[in-house]
Amino acid sequence: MRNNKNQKSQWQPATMTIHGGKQPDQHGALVAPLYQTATFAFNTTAEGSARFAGEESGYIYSRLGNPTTNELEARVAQLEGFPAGAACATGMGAVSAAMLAFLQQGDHVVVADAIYGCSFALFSHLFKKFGIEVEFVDMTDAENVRGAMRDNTKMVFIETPANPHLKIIDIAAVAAIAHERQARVIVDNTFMTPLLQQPRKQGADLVIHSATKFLNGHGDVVAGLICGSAEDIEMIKSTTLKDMGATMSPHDAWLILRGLKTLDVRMERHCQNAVKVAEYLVQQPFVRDVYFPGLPDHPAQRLMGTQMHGSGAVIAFELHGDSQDAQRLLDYLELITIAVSLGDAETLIQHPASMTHSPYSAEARARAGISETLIRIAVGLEAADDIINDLAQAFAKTFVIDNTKEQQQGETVSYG
Ligand code: 4LM
Repeated sequence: MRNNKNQKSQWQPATMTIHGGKQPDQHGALVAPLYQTATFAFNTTAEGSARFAGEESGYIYSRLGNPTTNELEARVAQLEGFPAGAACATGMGAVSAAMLAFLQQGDHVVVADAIYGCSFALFSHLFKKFGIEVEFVDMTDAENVRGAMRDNTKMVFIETPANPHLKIIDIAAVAAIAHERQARVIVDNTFMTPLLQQPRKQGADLVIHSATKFLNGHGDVVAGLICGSAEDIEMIKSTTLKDMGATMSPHDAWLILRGLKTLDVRMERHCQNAVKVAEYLVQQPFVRDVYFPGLPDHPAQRLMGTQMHGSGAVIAFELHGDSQDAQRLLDYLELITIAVSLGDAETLIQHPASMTHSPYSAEARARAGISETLIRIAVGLEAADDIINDLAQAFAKTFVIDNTKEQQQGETVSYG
């Protein structure tokens, strides 16, 4: 058997996604075996007891650990530059397990104001119910975080680029402020992946992912991951994951291991396609604003090359018109699928105000700038021209056929 290859930290990310953290197999299997088992047999009662007591290493039960999920944890943690990882049933399972392991009644958390809708619901409803206070602030100005910090602030939660309209937060600036008060900084890195952003380098203590998205990349799994120090991950695994139980199934871990191998090539194509789609969208007369980190005037450019190493593939755009125009535009699409989620081979489009961000109250949505005419497109891996042509025909049907709209707009519109 050849040596374990997971020590080559000098490998580039493209190589790491294929070989990093790979465990040697007794039969020499090229691909990580799938240990599709709920439980593990003990040779003797003494062996079982010793494993439960932590006196002997070895597997016990798949909620507590499984070789396939452990391999995925090691591989994603390596990509993120952390010593350890924990696999979770969903991205929301990762957010809640990572935070609740370190929080208790009376604690205070500072959270970015625009985040995924269910994270918002978790913080604004469920946390409140358990006596954890949450303050939402616009972290695009790190000084707002300083203003929100209190003696009982235990965690600062960041999403950057943020869902849905790609607001950018300077992780290093926020982390410096949080660490002055010994608060843990947790970054949701779902939109970037570790190939485009490694928040640990900017001071994050924990990084979480909805692995449902780019990490898996094939739209057939819901899953989450947490990366952190060995102590923090042990704390999460032995409390919120073990006892609340939102752990990942070995089969899902196996599918994500398969997806990871192509992460680098997929991200390259995702980013290239997204740039083309964003460049098309900025030319459209009925598009008022395009939010995309790859555009030259996007605030992300200030952090390109330091915090971020690519644009990602999620674009949000604001239409002239009203929510019905937004709805009609989506309904006219033929290739692009109306669906929530992102990071799949298929280009997906959705209406945040009525879909992913419907858990926000109307006032909270308005405060976070999530309007009725905002549309989010998660650019997939199809030929960019086909994606653009589909948008073009849908724009034409939505706006040109409706002469009244055209007159209101007062311009001649050409869709190319
Ligand atoms: C969506 N997002 O936006 P699970 N963190 C971020 C996310 O975007 C999501 C989660 C966590 C969408 C799902 C419907 C930044 C999810 C939660 O769905 O629990 O794996 O991830 O379309």
